[in-house]
Amino acid sequence: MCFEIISVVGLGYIGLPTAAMLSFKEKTVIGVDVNKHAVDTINKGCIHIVEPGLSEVVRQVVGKGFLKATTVPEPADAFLIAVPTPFVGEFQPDVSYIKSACSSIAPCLKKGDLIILESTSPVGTTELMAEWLQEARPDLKFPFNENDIPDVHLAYCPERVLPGQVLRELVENDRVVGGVTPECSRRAKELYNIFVEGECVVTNSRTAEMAKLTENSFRDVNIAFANELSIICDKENIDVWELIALANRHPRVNILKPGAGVGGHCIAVDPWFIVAKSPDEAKLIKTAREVNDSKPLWLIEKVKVAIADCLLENPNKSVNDIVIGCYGLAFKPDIDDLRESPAVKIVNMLAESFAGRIVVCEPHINSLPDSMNSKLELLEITKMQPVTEIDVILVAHSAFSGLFEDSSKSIIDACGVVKQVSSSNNIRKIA
Ligand code: SAJ
Repeated sequence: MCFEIISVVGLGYIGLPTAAMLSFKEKTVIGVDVNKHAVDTINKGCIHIVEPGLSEVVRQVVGKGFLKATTVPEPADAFLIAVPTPFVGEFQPDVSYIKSACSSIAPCLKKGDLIILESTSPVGTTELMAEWLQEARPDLKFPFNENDIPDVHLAYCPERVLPGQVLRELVENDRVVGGVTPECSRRAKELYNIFVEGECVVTNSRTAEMAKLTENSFRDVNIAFANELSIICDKENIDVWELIALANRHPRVNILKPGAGVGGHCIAVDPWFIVAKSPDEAKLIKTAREVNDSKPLWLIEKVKVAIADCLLENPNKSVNDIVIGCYGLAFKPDIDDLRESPAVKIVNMLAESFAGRIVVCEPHINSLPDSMNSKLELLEITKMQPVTEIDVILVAHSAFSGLFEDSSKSIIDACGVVKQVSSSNNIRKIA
């Protein structure tokens, strides 16, 4: 059976591009979101998030009538759920948005429908969904194990697209398709085949849930290794970038890049979903999270040392005379997304503890968010160097490349922008 009407519940960074790709293939797509502003924006053919190429696709598909958004779910042949799964309290996963999505679509369900969960979720969430849905719709049969023959099919199929290249990766990446029964997998695969050119590899729902958490934990652990190396190298007076480049010449070594910490809403969150369920077993995964989360604090200490050195070298100066320049606020290079950014955390903490002036350069934004400390000043890239005493490079934006090569200032380079290497890794005095 082909899917004539597809509903995408949650129109955020994953749901909206997915809805756009399905409707680009001329499927009728009903996007559902509790955010009325998002719904109104999409219905005007515009977008409320930033993703290259997306606004053009949404303009087209809304214009042609293939995509419409609403706050209240409507009947469809397939429901794709892409709502947030944050953590609460002591890193416990919060699946309440998934539960709400199930409650909201339950009245619309009919025999033959397919439901796919895409949200990153703790292992067992798809089985929980079956319970919630069964309770809400006792007249329909939902699948609980692989031998069931349900009225409504259910699968877990995680997204794995990289922000900034979502449209391309949605089409090209392989997908993990975890149906509760083999028939659920077959139907889910049929849906993804509408727009996915990568391979759709079938497994069960629990393995698919764990696969998503594993992918992001793998990256987190590997970034933690790089961050730990950067701290060790700083102590040992070794340039970590040279070291990694040398080690990576080994045919079986591929070390990632150290940085200001791990940001975004996936890699810094998802490993906790494993730790929460297996606290005694997930030792390495937990330690990696702690290493990455502590990197901003370590960098702040480095800035404090640079301030103290600056005062020692210039006895006539007071702290108030020192101007710190912070380069980059986004959670990773060459994007404008500031959410869960270690750079934002560092700059805000510096603003709280340092009495002098702090100027900030983030070439991808026009103003600082209200949530940032009000003493911070956003400057254009060309206005930074003439006023700063200490430069702190937090994000390796392409725009910063070559900017510091002739500098004789104290530079704390968290992300390897400065290529000339002097004695120390993270505080580089380029004379
Ligand atoms: N980072 C480093 N060093 C590196 C690589 C990244 O410090 O060598 C930092 C970045 O600066 C950033 C953070 O890690 O602060 C995360 O960036 P990222 O590019 O690794 O990942 P995200 O969060 O943009 O997207 C990840 C991707 N997962 C993997 O690569 C395993 C993406 O494929 C997932 O779909 C996405 O999470 C998600 O939605 O889960």
